[in-house]
Amino acid sequence: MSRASCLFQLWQTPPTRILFRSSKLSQGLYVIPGVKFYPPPCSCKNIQTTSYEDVNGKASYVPTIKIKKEIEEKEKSSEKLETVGAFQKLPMVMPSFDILYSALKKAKRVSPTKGIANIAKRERNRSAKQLDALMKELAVPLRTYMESFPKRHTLHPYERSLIELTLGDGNYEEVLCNVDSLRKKVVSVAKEHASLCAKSVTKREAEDRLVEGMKKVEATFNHKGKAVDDLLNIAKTLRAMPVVDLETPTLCLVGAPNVGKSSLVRVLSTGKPEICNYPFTTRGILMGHIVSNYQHFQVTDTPGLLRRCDEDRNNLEKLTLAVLSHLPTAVLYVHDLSGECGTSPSDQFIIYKEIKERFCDHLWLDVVSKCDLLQDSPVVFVTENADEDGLELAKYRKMGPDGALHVSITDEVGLSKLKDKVHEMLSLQMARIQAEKGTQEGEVSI
Ligand SMILES: Nc1nc2c(ncn2[C@@H]2O[C@H](COP(=O)(O)OP(=O)(O)OP(=O)(O)O)[C@@H](O)[C@H]2O)c(=O)[nH]1
Ligand SMILES: [Mg+2]
Repeated sequence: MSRASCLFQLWQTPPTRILFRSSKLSQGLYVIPGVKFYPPPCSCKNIQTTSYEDVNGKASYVPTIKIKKEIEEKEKSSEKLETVGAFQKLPMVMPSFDILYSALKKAKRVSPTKGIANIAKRERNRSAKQLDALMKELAVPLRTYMESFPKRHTLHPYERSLIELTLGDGNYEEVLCNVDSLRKKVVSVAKEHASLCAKSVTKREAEDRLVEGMKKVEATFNHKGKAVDDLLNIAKTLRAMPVVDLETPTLCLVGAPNVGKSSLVRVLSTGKPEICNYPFTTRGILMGHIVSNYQHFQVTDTPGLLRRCDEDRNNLEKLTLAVLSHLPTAVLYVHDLSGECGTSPSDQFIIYKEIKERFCDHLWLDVVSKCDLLQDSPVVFVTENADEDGLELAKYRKMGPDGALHVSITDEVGLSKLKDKVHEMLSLQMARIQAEKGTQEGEVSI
């Protein structure tokens, strides 16, 4: 049996059976531990989509359009600029099937206005009211989603980049737009049929028009209901993004792919990123935490950067650049001069120079990784010609950048010195953050 026909049957099912099916359907299906269940599917009190009218003093029912200017105004005023953390405030989205199921169940319970003695009038009042209720039960959650999902331009630039790089350019807006057009379509189809019901002459006619109207609304919802499920997936993806606190000093591990960034994150913090001997093992931004001397710091692991221009970079590399561009991080730049990682030292040198120049305002620490693998003579790839090296590159091949720490996770070399240096740098970062906060508060009080 198709979902549509199954739901339509529900509409026609006696109440006792509905209760039984309802409890079965809701048996812990979408309960996430520690997370609030969906907002009640619909408390329709504050959005009145149609209104009841006395026609010629008689208790008849005619749906009329009530323009909701106040809601639009409210929408505009709520468009204020966010700090990071908007994804954690996203509402829980109900699957489209559940919204429809619950709406049909609630609409069926709506009874006619009391005191209508004429059977035909009573029936057309009931049918129009039930269609109106169905419309509201479907439209209100969709409108709530539209209002609760932030507009991209109100987000922090970092979260804006995350939306673009993880969902694809324009997809977020497209899905929200589809949800809104679904809402509009449901409202218009339901209104059209409620109006037909209200014009029925006989009881039988009102009943038939109600059944037909229900079928049409349900079919309309089913046709484009995928938009709601897409929105649900978007909410899930965004909510799962690592939470960054802008006021906590953050260390960002940067370097070419496979140089040992994630291995260092594991040693330095609570973060447990995957470690493998191939490039782009890390495929997103991962967070870890360091607690040292009662101070709390954050660590982000990032995907590796290749030697190429920005237009050719993949979304993983762009994520790394987004972190460096939009978050106040201190950089731990990792160099692998052993040849193990697959990116030649000369390419790593070029990437390094570019990134260092671009983000020169960040606090910075260089680390040469895998020093257990380093030989006396520097590694030269077949693609490289060491004779053409300038002085700077020749030096880099041997020791890495000036002042770089040499570490090995395998041999546990240099790790405690690295931890001390990281702590020192993050304490400086803390001082910077506090100084900036002080300046901003000063500006506000002026
Ligand atoms: N010999 C040796 N191998 C190391 C050391 N540190 C890391 N490795 C190995 O280097 C490989 C890559 O390590 P990862 O930590 O995944 O490197 P990554 O930079 O995070 O890689 P991507 O996420 O793909 O960019 C793994 O096989 C590690 O076991 C080290 O100090 N010595
Ligand atoms: Mg990694």
